[in-house]
This record gives sequence, C-alpha cells and structure tokens, in this order.
Amino acid sequence: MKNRAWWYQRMGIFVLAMVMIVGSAFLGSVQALDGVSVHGQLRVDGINLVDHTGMPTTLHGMSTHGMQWFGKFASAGSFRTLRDKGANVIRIAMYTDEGGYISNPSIKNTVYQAMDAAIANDLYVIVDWHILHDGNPRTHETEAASFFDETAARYSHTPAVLYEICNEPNGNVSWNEDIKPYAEHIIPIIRAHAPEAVVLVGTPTWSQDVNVAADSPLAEKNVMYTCHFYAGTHGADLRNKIDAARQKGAAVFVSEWGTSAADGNGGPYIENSRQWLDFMKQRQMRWVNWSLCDKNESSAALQPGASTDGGWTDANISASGRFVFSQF
Ligand code: IDC
Repeated sequence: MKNRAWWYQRMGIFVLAMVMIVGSAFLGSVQALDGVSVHGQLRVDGINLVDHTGMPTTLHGMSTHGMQWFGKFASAGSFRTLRDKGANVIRIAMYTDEGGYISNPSIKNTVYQAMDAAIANDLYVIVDWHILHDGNPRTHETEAASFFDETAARYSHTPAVLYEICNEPNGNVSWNEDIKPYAEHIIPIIRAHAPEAVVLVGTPTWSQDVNVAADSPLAEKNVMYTCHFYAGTHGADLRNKIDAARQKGAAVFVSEWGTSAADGNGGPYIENSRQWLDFMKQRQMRWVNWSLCDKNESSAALQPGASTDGGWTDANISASGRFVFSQF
C-alpha cells in the first residue's frame, strides 16, 4: 500500500514536469517569434530602441560580408537558418568602393533580393551603405542620396527596414563638418518615403567616436549612432566612450562587431567577446556580428565551402560562428 504522502509526492513531480515541458515549449516559440510580426515599427525612445508597444527591444543577428563578393550567402535559406537559431536582424553590407555600388550600381538588385529574403523570414533588415576606404561619406554623397531615395521608396510599406547611411567614416573626416551635414541631407530623403524609419549614423574613427556625435547630436528623431568593435583590438576604452555617449543622451547601436582583431583576422577572442556581450546585455543593447560568409578569415562565421543556402552542420560553422550563434 502506498501512503498518502507517497501519492502527493508523485503528483508533485508530475505537475512540475508538466510545467517544465509547457514552459520550455512556450519559451521556444517566443524566441522564434522575435521578429517584425511581433515588434512592428521600431523607434528610439531616449537611449533605447523600443518596439511598437514601447517595450525595449534588442536586435541581434549577422551582417553579410561585401555583397559584391559573398552575396550568395544572403539567401532565403541562410536567413531561415539564422532565424531558427534565434537571430532577428540581418545587415546587408553594400560596399561603395572595392567593386561595390559606385563602380557597379546594379549590385543594388542583389541587395534588394537579399532584403526581400530577410523580410520574408520575418527578420529586420539593415541596409548598410558600406563606406570603408572611401572614408568621408561626402565623397559619394550624390550617389548615396539617389540610392536611399530609391530604396526608401521601395520599402516604405514595411517596418522591417533600418537605414545605415555610412558604415565607417575614417581618415580626415569630422563629425561637425562632414558626417553631420551628410546625415542632415540623407535622412530627410529617407523620411520623405519612410517617415518613421530608424536611421543609423556612423561616427568618426571607423564608427568609434560615439561620444563626439553625442556632443553635437542630430535634431532628427529615431536616430542611433553606431559603434563598431573588434574583440581582439578594442576593449574598456571604447566601452567607456559608449557609456559617455549614453550619459549625454545619445542612443548607440552596435551594427558591426567581430570576435577577431580589427583586420578581420586573429583569434577568435572569445573571452574578450564575452566581456563585450555582457556589457551590452547590461545596457539592453545588442548587436550585429561580422560576418556571414565562408572566407578563410577568423571573423567569418562559416567554414570555407559551407552551403550558401543555410542548413549548416557544426562542421560548416567556424569557431567564431559557433560562439556567435550560441549568443542569439
Ligand atoms: C573586411 C573583411 C575583409 C576585407 C576587408 C576590406 O573582413 O575580408 O578584405 O574588409 O574590404 C570593418 C569593416 C569591414 C571589414 C572589417 C574587418 O566595416 O568591412 O571587413 N572591419 O576588417 N571595420 C572594422 C573591421
């Protein structure tokens, strides 16, 4: 004969097991539904990115490598795989230089296909005007104006798109003389079609001097200033700049970071990366990682030869990719 206490204990175990099963199924579905259909139009509230209900919302996902080289990885299959792993944003890096848009404007068609594939997977998508060796955004300002006019008109119907108007200003470039006037020209062009779109603005020194932008912020609403870091190169000094900018009221977004050193190689520096991720998590900030490609460099998330259509096994994913995907 089992006594009453025995039956109570069994019932307790059964109820606990049911709670755990139902709970984990629920959490799993929340994670998979962290996309545009849940959060809708994002906006900037103080220093935070919030969703259509006003809830602080974090974007976390991958940046493509240069679309002119690795555009094939920006496919519906890869994006579905990333989404299933928990990502909710994709950044499409359209280089201006190095065989990108300036010499080959038809690259925009590959970019639009990639944006459509991300949107079809319920992902947010950042369209990135990827200046790099052309360090001053004014160098190709005319082309930027026409690209963003066309792109914002094309995507005005969806809350999925964020506009990153200059990847990394660098060299002889000033916030007040170059980047800010450039942003004041480009943002209204975007807003004419997509009045509520969130716009990400690069900062001097390869998008590190967010504190400089914070001293002279843009008057426009729904703007975030970008900070980029590479875990093998940047540490506490750059984190302090982010805190200084936020204390001045500037919203900061990490639209690119790598587990490697700043040249895209070395490492991956997993412990330094963890410090950065903890720092961001504590501030309800998240990130976009460089990069979704199979190039033989340590910042690449995939191993050479990985499928361009997703469905990767562990063997197809690099050390960096395994760490980053586990952090979505
Ligand atoms: C790097 C790529 C590398 C490519 C190089 C030049 O990883 O394969 O040869 O650009 O095009 C950035 C830039 C990003 C860089 C990356 C790593 O935004 O374009 O990619 N990086 O160097 N800023 C800091 C680091």
